[in-house]
Amino acid sequence: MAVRVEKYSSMSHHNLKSQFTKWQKKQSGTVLVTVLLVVVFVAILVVEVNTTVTRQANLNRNLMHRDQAYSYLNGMEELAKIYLSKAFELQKEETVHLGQEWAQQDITFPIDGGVMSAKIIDMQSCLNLNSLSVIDKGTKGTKGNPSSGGGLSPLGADQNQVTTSEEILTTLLEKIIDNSEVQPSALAAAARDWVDSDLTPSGPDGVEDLYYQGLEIPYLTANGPIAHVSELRAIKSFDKKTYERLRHYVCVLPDEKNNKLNVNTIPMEKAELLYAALGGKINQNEVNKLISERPEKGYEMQEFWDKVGSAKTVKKHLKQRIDVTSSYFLMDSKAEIDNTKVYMKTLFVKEENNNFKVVSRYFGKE
Ligand SMILES: [Ca+2]
Repeated sequence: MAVRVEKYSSMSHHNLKSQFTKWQKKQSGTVLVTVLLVVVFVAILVVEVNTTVTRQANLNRNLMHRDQAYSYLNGMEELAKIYLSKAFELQKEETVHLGQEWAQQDITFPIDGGVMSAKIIDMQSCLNLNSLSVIDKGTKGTKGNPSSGGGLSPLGADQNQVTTSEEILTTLLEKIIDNSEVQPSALAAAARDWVDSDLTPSGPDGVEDLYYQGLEIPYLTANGPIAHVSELRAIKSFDKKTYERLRHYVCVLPDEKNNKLNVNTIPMEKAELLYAALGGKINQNEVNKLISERPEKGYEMQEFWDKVGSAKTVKKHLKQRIDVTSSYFLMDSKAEIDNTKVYMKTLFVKEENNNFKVVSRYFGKE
């Protein structure tokens, strides 16, 4: 009995042992999987931490470069002020022309880890959109608004009188936009209504709040000065194509009364603007000649009109818009450090004592 028991117990012991070994093997398998999982988790964690640290370091570096670039551009602004003052001080001239020192293209400076460049543009070589609202005496004519019987609007302002800038913009659009579905005069009227302070549509093509409020996403007109040329895109019928074609000919100045165009700084690429400013009566080739044959030191006013020719009658209200001098200048600058690029546009106004004051500052490429 004892032997049997012993045999049984020895067999049972053998079984237990083999079961234990199997269990042990299973256990070590689980441990291995666990260890591998931990290793994988740790590896992921390390990669994640590494990515975060790298990203943070890049971010910090970019922020540092951006701040550095801003500082450089602010310095450039100061330099431009001196540069502009000196340019006019030395010339001792009233005329502003492209032969002067300020008009150099792309002034470049090497900076720590990068490069900085700037160019100065005369802001009276473009049509000030904010002047669209100004009604001058003796403008082209009326539009005939059926709603107000062609007379004065209820607000008292003559909404049916085409403003001089509106007239120039219309002629310009006629010249530069091909096969537009919208009449250039309607585009100009919509733009004028956007900036003028009243809510009475100017003529049958005028567009005020009522139209914009009826849109799927309603909004209101600015009814005041435009801050950036891109605001044109919010105005009725100014689609991307029209905007892209027009934007280089126009600009925005804080003073709507500053509406003169300098014949000495309008570049050949914008010759159509001079054509429009002269009322569209002078052949484009002749207008181009006025630009290409510009004297080295620019035209004097009388000299310009002599060149235009006495037979070519330009209406008085348009003539008043033509000038040979300027007060607004824009510094278009860029600082590039490593991969960080900062763009800045600074608008300067020329003051009486030949000092230049910063009027506005804008960060952005366009
Ligand atoms: Ca308005």
